[in-house]
Amino acid sequence: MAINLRLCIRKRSVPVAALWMILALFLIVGCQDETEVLPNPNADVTPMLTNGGFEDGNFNWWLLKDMAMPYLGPPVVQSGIVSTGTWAVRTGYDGGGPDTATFSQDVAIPIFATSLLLDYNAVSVDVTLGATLDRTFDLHIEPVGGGAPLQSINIHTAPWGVITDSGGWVLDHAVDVSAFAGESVRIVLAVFVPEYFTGPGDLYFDTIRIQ
Ligand SMILES: [Ca+2]
Repeated sequence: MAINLRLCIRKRSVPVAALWMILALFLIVGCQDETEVLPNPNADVTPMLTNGGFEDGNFNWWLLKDMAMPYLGPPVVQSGIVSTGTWAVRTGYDGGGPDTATFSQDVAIPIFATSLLLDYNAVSVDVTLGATLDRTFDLHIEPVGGGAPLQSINIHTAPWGVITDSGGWVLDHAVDVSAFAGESVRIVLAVFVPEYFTGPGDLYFDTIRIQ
């Protein structure tokens, strides 16, 4: 009688164990599926600046917002005046302001990074034709995807009332981004024209990198 009882328990334990195994497999597979479909909020964030020297010959990886009435047409990647490589950006430093042309990219700033560096060349920037405000070239650091700036840093100012020129390329201009090391942000290069066609000017920039 005792033997028969033990056999009975063993027979019943087999399907119970199988049920536990099925449940465990279901949980494992279910968890894996859930992990795979989790949205990645930084899916479009590049680990560092990409095409920062514009050597793709175009604005690949950059998001552009031009002025509604730019000076001499929209910004272009051109090969005539560059600081490194073959290509650089040329954009007007005037237009139908107040308005801003922006060049943006979402980036993951490495934990070791301290600076964003770039080369720029401001050519014959005339801010004399009825102007009362400065034009500026700034770096805004925004949340990924855009939004109110977390920080804004001036790169270059073309003061009103005079014609100025950077005298060629200003190389390795550094902006401190150490406060955002280890974070993903949107970097925005912004050409701000505060008034309506108050004198022509050109701006070139190239070789943007984070280090
Ligand atoms: Ca270049």
